[in-house]
Amino acid sequence: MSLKDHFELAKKEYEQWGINVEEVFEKLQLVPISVHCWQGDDVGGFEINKGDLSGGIDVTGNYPGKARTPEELRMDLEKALSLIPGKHRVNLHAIYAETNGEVIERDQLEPKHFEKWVEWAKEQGLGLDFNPTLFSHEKAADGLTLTHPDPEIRKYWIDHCIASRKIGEYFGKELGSPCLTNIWIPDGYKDTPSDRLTPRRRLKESLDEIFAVEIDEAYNVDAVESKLFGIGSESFVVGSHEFYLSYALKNNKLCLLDTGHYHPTETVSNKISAMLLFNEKLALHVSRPVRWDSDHVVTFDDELKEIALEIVRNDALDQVMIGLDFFDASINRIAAWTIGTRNMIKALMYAMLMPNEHLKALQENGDYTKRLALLEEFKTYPFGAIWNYYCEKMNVPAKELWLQDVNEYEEKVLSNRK
Ligand code: RNT
Ligand code: ZN
Repeated sequence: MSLKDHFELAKKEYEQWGINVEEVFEKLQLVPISVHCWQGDDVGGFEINKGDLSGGIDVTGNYPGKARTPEELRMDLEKALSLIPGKHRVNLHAIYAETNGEVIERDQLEPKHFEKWVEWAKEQGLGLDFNPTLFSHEKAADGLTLTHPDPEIRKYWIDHCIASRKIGEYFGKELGSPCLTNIWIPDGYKDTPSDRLTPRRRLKESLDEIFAVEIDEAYNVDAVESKLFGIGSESFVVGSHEFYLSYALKNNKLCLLDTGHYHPTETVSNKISAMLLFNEKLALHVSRPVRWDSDHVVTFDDELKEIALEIVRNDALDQVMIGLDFFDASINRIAAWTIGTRNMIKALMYAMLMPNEHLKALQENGDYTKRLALLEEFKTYPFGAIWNYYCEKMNVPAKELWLQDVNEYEEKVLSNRK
């Protein structure tokens, strides 16, 4: 039996519940996932005076073949994207600037340093998103940036963020799709602070200065990302969830939730509906924390499905900007991208194939027995057959066949990178 035959049988089962599978395909194709470039080179970037990775995040593993140049990184991204169904976006960091061998300070970065990325994005039909890089730098060596007590250091990072928003604006203009520019800072303290308010006040003031520069939201949309702790900021992080949730709400910015940045039993899936009632939009960094904010490759687990369900059943695909954030150097990096991104898309499809309206009605009517029964039964509906055929239709390898492409690429390309 062909994939299509399996699909036809599976489709009938979903149709019995009034689910239009063809419509799901149409809808799913249009959902862009922002694929983070930094999985391809272990958050290294291409600065001439490149420093070690800092900011309390870490990449472990030494799998051979990481991208060493922008050309290699783009080529690797192309390979991964060719194995992922749909048209997506690529998320860049300021350290991926191309400065022609010149040292350019981050506060001096300009759109021209990203021309090649834009040219490439145009060729590939991709949107671009952006992030200022407030780590891996001598001015961030003590773990403080926008909240630094030294006004000169603060100014440097404020100017970097302003420069980054202008780069975002350039992406949006050139590519005809607004760029999401996300600010994440590592600032915090290893040990118990004696004053939490002063650094938070400074962060608020720094952000106010950054956003005082008006940029048309048709080109650039700003987001702020919170965190709970990092390596070296175990006791206190200035930009906490409550801080940014309040800041975003009051200043009309997007609050970005990274799934690894909460307490171990706290879930992002449970926050989405609450935030949608008060925010027009929100953004995600879908990641996978294993015991801590470890940034493992996203798997098709319960929380991923629950996040997708919250987006789909609340009809919020246009309101939730989905981005990925993981970095694993212990496995083939193209495979990491492919697995994580396909899983995100798979979860959205899984959510779209649920009888969501019916399940909502059951809850409203107090029929919790049937709600539980159906939620459980749908877990073993022939979802795989629908997914496989979707891949085939979208001209990407179905099932585990993509692995062959990755293996070939590893042999031909990655293994030559010494
Ligand atoms: C760090 C944040 C941040 C980074 C990237 C590289 O904890 O999640 O988003 O992972 O900017
Ligand atoms: Zn993140």
